[in-house]
Amino acid sequence: MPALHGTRTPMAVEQVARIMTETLYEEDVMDQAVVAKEIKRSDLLTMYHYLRLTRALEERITALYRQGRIVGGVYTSHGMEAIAVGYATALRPEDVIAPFHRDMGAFLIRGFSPGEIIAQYLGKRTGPTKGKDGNVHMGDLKRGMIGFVSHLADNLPVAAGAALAFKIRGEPRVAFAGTGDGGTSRGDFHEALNFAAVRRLPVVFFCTNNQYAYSTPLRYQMAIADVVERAKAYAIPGEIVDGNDVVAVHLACRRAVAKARAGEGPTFLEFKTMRMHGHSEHDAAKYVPRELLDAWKVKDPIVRAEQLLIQLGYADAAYFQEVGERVKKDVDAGTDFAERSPLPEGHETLEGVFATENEVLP
Ligand SMILES: Cc1ncc(C[n+]2csc(CCOP(=O)(O)OP(=O)(O)O)c2C)c(N)n1
Repeated sequence: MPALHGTRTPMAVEQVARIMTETLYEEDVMDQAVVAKEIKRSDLLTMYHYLRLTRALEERITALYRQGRIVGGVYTSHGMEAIAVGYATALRPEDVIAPFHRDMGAFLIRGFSPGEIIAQYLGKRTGPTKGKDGNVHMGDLKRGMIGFVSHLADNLPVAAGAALAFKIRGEPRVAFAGTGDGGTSRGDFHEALNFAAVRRLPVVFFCTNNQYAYSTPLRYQMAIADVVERAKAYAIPGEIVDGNDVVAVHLACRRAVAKARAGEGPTFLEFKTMRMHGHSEHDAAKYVPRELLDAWKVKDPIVRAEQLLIQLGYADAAYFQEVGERVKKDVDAGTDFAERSPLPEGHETLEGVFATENEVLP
């Protein structure tokens, strides 16, 4: 009997091997000496903390979703946490981020507390949108986070606009924006890259290439093997980066940001990773071959960060456990705060909807 649409069919070993070669790249094991020289121990431990906090927070949000407590959908960065953590730690506070929907770590690094974020998901007044929107559709210009809206790739031209403002004002600031592999098929993506390249703007674009755009695999998204090829059309230098390695992400971002700040124009970074959950928590993702998920599971960014920290002699199992307990406490406290927070009143619906002069990018 033919397989029903949406059911998982077993894959032949050769088929998995082909997908892995197509979607992965030569494993680039980071030289420990290079890491130790380039990144301070305290910075590596900070990155590890945020990897764990992101995972714990999103797991809590997923649990709340399953209890029917969340307003709207839940799109997580599970297994992709290294990207937002790696890039947000490579920026200065005055730089701006126009995030995409799997960048929870960037919000945390920019000072959004777990309580505020859970309140956003519960539609409470204490969330960044004060209960007007749900999930990751949030931002705060004072913290350099441009509000994320649903429309894919719309954040890229906005980041290019911010970078143009920095250039005109003569400010040494950088804008950072990305989208998924699917998002790079949108016209806005191409317009943003072209404009930024022509004007040599201080902006870094990235793509979280997690192999799927909802149920569309990369091979049905584009006829090229690597998303980075798209940047070449605009004469933007690009780099393919192991998106599950927080150190590789961080160092690639540091290089790109330094170039942008020095007036050398935009860079495009393709972070190769895998979407380990469904598109959203309502999606069982039966269209993703189990073998592909299994192959990526061993590349989990938290496990890899732990291996590196052990190899460098910076941390041990007891430390990892301690961090786990600390982030759980933060997430528990955040959940309590969000649950105790009030829902907005009806009359608040129209407040803060339109931008005022107080809400322009500082
Ligand atoms: C312009 C636009 N089209 C469609 C959607 C609905 N949508 C939201 S996320 C998504 C998949 C995005 O895939 P990708 O860019 O690869 O990112 P991923 O979710 O895989 O991380 C779609 C189709 C949208 N938000 N905006």
